[in-house]
Amino acid sequence: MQTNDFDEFRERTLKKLGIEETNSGIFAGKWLPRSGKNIYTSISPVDGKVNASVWLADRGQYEEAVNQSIKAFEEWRSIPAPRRGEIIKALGDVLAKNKKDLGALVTLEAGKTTSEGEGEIQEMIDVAYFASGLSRQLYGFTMASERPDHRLYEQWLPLGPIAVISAFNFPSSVWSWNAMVAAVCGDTVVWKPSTKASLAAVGVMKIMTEELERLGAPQIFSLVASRGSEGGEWISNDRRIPLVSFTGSTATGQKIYENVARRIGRPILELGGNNCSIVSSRADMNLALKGVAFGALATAGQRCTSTRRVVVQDDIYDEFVSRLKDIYSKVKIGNPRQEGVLVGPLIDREAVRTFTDAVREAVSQGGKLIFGGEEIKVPGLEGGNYVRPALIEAKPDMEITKRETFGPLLYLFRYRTIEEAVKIHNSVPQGLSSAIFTTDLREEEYFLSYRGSDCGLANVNTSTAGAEIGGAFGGEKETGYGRESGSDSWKAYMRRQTVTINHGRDLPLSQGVRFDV
Ligand code: UN1
Repeated sequence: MQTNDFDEFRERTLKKLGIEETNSGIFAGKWLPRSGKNIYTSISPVDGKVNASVWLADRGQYEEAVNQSIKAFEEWRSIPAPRRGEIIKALGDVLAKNKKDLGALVTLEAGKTTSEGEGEIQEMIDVAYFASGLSRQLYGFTMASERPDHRLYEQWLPLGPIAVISAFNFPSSVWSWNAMVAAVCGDTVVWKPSTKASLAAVGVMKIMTEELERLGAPQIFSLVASRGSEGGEWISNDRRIPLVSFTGSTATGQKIYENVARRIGRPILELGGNNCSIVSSRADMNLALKGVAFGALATAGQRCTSTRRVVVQDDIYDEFVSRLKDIYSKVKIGNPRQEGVLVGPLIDREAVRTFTDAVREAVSQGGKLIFGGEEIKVPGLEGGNYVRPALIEAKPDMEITKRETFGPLLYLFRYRTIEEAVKIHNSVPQGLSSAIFTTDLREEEYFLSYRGSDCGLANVNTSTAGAEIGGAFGGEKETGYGRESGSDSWKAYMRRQTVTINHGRDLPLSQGVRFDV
């Protein structure tokens, strides 16, 4: 595909979604006019050209968005949860109708391949339908009271207007993991997208707000596109927002956490990952190769769940590495719209620099670069941010291997015993996703036992990346706190109330305490 085709694709996509040259990035029951001086220009990582601009919120507009969210909360929480679920189901339906166009917008702004861009929207649809089903299952337990004629149970109540601060790499789906579930719980949501993905957020919000309007439902979602540090500060210090769900770097997450903790708010934090796959000599090698390649290369290594380290058993190490190198040399890098391309661009120039710097640093720390690691120019897309994915033979004690580099950089280690493999696996400060490739039951069970993977997500014979929405998503250690999306993650978005009802004529006290007046 030529650049001209990409220009044409850009024009068509933006037009279909009603995106103009400059757009409001603030929705507070309605799209707010420009007032602050801040404007963000969305540059496509695919070709380095301008997609469109988004004007950003100033403090006053932030206030408007939060106030609107509080007002909408008062109405929304009084609607029965199953009815809220029907509305969320309709949002899933409208996302399904717009899947191609929204996926294309993700390609434009984040550089994802067509399949991954549409996959991201599918993730939103999945979680909307999941949340809709959940709306009839917000169960509380009933406990046996120790006192006669007493009933003891717990109920779950809406929490309030919550905030979601999302990252550029999943510009819309991570918002939906939080927003759809929070909405059936009766909450409203203030969304601060990554500045780098403000346009995708505008595209999604246009569709969401139009559908809510059509349904006559309250505008439960607000948008406050803003400069990262500014918006993050406003939200994390705002006592009116009981829960802040943040996805991004560990460094920023720490600041958000501190601010939220100072006011005893609730955090959900999805921070850095440094995910590892163990490949045993008893693995199905073809499957392991595919799993590791997908984990390391998909989204150009820009997922929290990307595979960044692989530990291979000694006796198959050479064969595995040589075959992986072969896959790397054949993988197509370039225009993410083009059929057969699996690796698109990095998000911006800074990401390219971080990647090439990390490769250099790894080598200076004793790593052996055996493939890639350099910036490349894709013909016709010279303004894009492309790199050749790197394979680096490393030692687990190299400091750089303990850090997350957000790009396609894979460290290779050797191991002899499963104990040694797990030790290397767990030797980093992060704890999001993990994988083992083996057909040996004992190794697999070791990996899944308390002695095994220390991560929030553990995979057997599949990649560290590509989690389904039905499971609870989140990590341990520096990766963060809490879970979102599936399973019982909904509980984080509600407040639990333990209820004791005395329906007798006496006042028996718990623990047998006597207090006769
Ligand atoms: C992220 O990178 O922030 O598991 C989320 C995955 C995707 C989500 C990643 N479903 O790779």
